Amino acid sequence: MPTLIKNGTLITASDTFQADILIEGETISQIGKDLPHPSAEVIDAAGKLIMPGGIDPHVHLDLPMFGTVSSDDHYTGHKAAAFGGTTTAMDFVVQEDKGFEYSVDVWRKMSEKAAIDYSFHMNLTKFDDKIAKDIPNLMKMGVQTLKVFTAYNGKLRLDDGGIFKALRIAKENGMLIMAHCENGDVIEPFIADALAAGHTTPEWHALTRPKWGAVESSLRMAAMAEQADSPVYIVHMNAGGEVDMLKYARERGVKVMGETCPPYLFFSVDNLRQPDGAKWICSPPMRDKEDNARLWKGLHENTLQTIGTDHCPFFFDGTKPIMYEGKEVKIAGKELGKDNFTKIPNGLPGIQDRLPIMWTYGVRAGHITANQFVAYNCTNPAKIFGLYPKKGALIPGADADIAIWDPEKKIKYGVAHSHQRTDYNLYEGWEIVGYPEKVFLRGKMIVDGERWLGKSGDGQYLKRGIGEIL
Ligand code: DUC
Ligand code: ZN
Ligand code: ZN
Repeated sequence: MPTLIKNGTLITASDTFQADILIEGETISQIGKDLPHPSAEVIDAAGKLIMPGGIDPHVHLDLPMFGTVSSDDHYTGHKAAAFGGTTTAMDFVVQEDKGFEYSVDVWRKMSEKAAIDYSFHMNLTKFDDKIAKDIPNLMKMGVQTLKVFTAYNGKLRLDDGGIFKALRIAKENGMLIMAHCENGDVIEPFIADALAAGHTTPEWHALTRPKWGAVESSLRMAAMAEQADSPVYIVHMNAGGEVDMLKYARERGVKVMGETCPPYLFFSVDNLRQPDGAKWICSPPMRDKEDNARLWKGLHENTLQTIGTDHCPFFFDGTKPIMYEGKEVKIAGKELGKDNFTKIPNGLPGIQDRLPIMWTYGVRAGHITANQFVAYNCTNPAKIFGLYPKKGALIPGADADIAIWDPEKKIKYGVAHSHQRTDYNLYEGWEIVGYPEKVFLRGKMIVDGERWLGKSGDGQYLKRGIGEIL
């Protein structure tokens, strides 16, 4: 039966207007005033906001790390995403020695339990002539993006020569390089010095990964992209200076795009100094208050292009079980590094939190407009990653991935409210005003208030095409 969402206020990346939306099958068939509804199921959305389902361009589900694994899998992470209004997530495939096809297959199998639509980026952490020749084949698998690292020496890092070659290959094949920008050559001796001096607490995670490394690495990445005549997308921008570099390069026509993640807008190294500081450990680390402010300005002024989560949750205390869907779950987590910050699994929960937190503390607080909210969280990721206008758009023909928001809904947010499979929430006790009330995935309602109507296997793999450079 068709569904007619009546009387809502639609918010897109560019406009806000009142209209009805008719959903037929999996797609939006009509948008207009007073649409007739002879046989449709009608949802009255008077007083509600209608937005495209969120697109999270950066998540790590089922990611093995430090002898444990990120605590959300491709079902639980997706369920949490849906409750927060997100209907598409992009995960990063670990590059195995057996080649790209094998690596993508491993992730395809883990994703069979997907509950929202999803696609993949490929981590490019090893590089030689054979691998170089294999990169274009990723396009046939629907993987249009590769992530490179300028840190994690001897592990994930490629040298600048490898990154430059990868940028050229990407350019020739309509692909996009994503970059994790820190300076591994600086970080390694800082860590060695800290441990030798007996500094083992979480704050040293931040102190050994200085922001200048992120700043110069971001500019280096932009400069290499310019010389390779290729676009580049810098993930999880965290330091204010990185936004300055992004602005500098973009003003000179360099095709560099930047993503930030909510925790970098709200938290600082001070959080790592708390007794539960391990909760904030991720890489790159939390910076300073002035960095929070510069990132907000970068969003306000459209210097940045997207907001992702880098969702990579771990338990704070993985020795104690939590209940998830009626079952006890216990997964080793941050306690692994209680005596040594280098052993704390890196990563934060956030896939459900992103949209509600950014609505209350971004839009309502006046940092960004409602249209920018949709651009950063939905439309721009769809465009950059080759999913637009199937995803990220409220237009006829687009997938009916829709979140109906109650702008007045007040919540005291926190772990009790979250479906993220971990024992803590970064925004514990924060007041939220405005929350997704009903969420549709390709025309099917998967969230109705507190009720979960989705299921494992509902999510489809999205083969991505060539994206846009924003
Ligand atoms: N950073 C993290 O903290 N975790 C996963 C990957 C990453 O880049
Ligand atoms: Zn990264
Ligand atoms: Zn990441």
